[in-house]
Amino acid sequence: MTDDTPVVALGALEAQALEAIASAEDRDALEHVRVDFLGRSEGRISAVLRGLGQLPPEDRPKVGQEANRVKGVVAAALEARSSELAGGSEAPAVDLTLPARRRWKGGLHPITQAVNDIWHIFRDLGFTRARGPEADTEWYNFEALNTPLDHPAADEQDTLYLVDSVLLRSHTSPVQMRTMEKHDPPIRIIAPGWVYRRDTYDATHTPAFMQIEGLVIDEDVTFVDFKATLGEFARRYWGPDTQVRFRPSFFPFTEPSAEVDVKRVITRPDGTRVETDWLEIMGAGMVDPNVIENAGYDAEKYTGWAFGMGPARIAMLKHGVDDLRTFFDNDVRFLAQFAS
Ligand code: 2NM
Repeated sequence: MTDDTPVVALGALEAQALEAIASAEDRDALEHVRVDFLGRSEGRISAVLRGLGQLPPEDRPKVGQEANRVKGVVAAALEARSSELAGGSEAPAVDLTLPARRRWKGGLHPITQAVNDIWHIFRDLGFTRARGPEADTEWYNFEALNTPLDHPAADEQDTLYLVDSVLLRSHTSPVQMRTMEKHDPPIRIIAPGWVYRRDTYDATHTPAFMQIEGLVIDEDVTFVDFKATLGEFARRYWGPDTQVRFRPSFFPFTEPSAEVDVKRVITRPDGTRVETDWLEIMGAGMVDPNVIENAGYDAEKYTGWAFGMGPARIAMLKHGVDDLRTFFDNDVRFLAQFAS
């Protein structure tokens, strides 16, 4: 072989490559060197290996061996320089100043949060939690609650009947009835749960919704206890400056009955305080003596009060949501805003 054999040319390529690698100042420059010498299609060392077939057969083993040796040396030098650059004064490959990604850990649905917050306030006021069946009878859902079956609420237009006189409860009041049957006064219970009505799904109605009802029965329970306890609840939920008013209303199971409204005081970011409009939060009243008798109690001895509210409505007011359906679309991007 003579001096211009590929073996000599390979020696020169090796020297050039090592020189270029040593003077590469950053990883981009180093990558250019790699492509220039070892790149699959354009690389100069790769070209020698690819051209082996054109050489006289007797030269092929030697040139092939040498080309592979140079390729190995250059690859090792690239590797070494690359680690050198990564560990040197250049920006590290991992940017340690990036904020860590928060791990997704889920959260409670905004309606579940409202149920919990409301229940916890009443628990602190001495109430216990009660539950009962979602499918119940006309007696427990209507008649025992002083609601005759020819009352509009009992109509098939509004109530989801299953078979005969069995239906999906339209409120959680049957839970209070069943609790009163099983236990003697004093009664102080909160009954949260799903209830069902034949409603069209729209911005303010769903055919299945959460309700929370409360019931107090004891001797000497008066309208004062009723107003004071619900006022205390409102101030604990919406803040100490919350005003409460009771408007006359009608429910078959209470007499007198009331709608309860709150007016909140909101402190703006600039410190100014503004009052909201009156917001309706629940229906309530003094339990009708007929209901107390139907529970098996002596209505001359015991009196009480009760309320019913919709935690979905409470959650809408709290978060400024104007379409109930967004709570049920289960778009996690929407619900995650309320995760706490
Ligand atoms: C409401 C409004 C007013 C209520 C009454 C009873 C029971 F069982 F004691 F009779 N439970 N809940 C009641 C009273 C519910 O919801 C708007």
